[in-house]
Amino acid sequence: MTELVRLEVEGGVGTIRLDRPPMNALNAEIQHGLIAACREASERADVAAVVVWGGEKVFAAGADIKQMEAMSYTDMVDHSALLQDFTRALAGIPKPTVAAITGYALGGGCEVALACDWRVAADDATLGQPEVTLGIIPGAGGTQRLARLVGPAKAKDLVFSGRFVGAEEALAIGLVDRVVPAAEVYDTARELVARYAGGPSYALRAAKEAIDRGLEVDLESGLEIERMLFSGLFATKDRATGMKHFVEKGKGPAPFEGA
Ligand code: DAK
Repeated sequence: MTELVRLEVEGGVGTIRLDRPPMNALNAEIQHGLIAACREASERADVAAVVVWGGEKVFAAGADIKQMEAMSYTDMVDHSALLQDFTRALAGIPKPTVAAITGYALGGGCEVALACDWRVAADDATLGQPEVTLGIIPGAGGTQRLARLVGPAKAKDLVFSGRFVGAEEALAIGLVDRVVPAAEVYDTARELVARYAGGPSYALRAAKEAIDRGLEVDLESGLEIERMLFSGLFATKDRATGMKHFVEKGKGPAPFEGA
């Protein structure tokens, strides 16, 4: 893993820390680092949930424009899959994830946040998809995940205009889920997902997969995805533990083992 992205694990929560001052601009090295960190967070049994954090000043001001400026069409054809892969890897973590947003979350930075399950923003945070101002469009899921999250009209407003959105507006349109003072962003985000440590990890994984995959398909197909994932949980120890605990002792929490 690169020094620009670290996975720090404490108390069952993995923090993926982006660390490329001053703006955490997402160059190729940080994109590779993010993919590696997501893979490690996905695989490690001691990581129950993930916070993505860019530090106290900034989340990420987007793809590295200085690096992109020099790229040709064929460079981008070769490279564009990687650009999408870092948000795909994040969205694919089979555990609860949250972006802790301070300062700017713009372009690819906003797309990183969109690939998490939730977003906690500082009251002075700024979000947006300003790619059109550079003559391009969002390329790491922004046109897709943003529209799914806030609806097509609001997504078109943000993507067509490239305008910046403050935390309050972001909350009002559903782009972020919580707004807190900047100093409390990381702890609030951590608290939001720390509750899943010691939880029924395979049930959580199935729930995330059912919701995310179900949103991509028609209702009947989604219900079938749900049915299969539901049935599969009867092969887990936690399913037996959870039901036995309820029958013998009443409402949980049951002593889940993540198995
Ligand atoms: N890339 C490179 N450098 C950046 C940067 C960026 N995105 N953002 C800021 N910087 C650099 C500035 O150039 C400046 O560097 P020096 O001049 O000190 O060397 C330093 O960070 C501080 O920035 P400012 O001096 O501009 O600071 P301000 O406080 O005045 O303004 C700002 C902060 C964040 C509002 C401003 O820097 C800004 O507007 N930044 C650019 C934001 C932006 O347009 N982001 C979107 C980038 S495009 C794809 C997938 C994804 C993408 C593309 C393709 N495919 C799958 C094909 C993603 C594209 C993008 O994200």
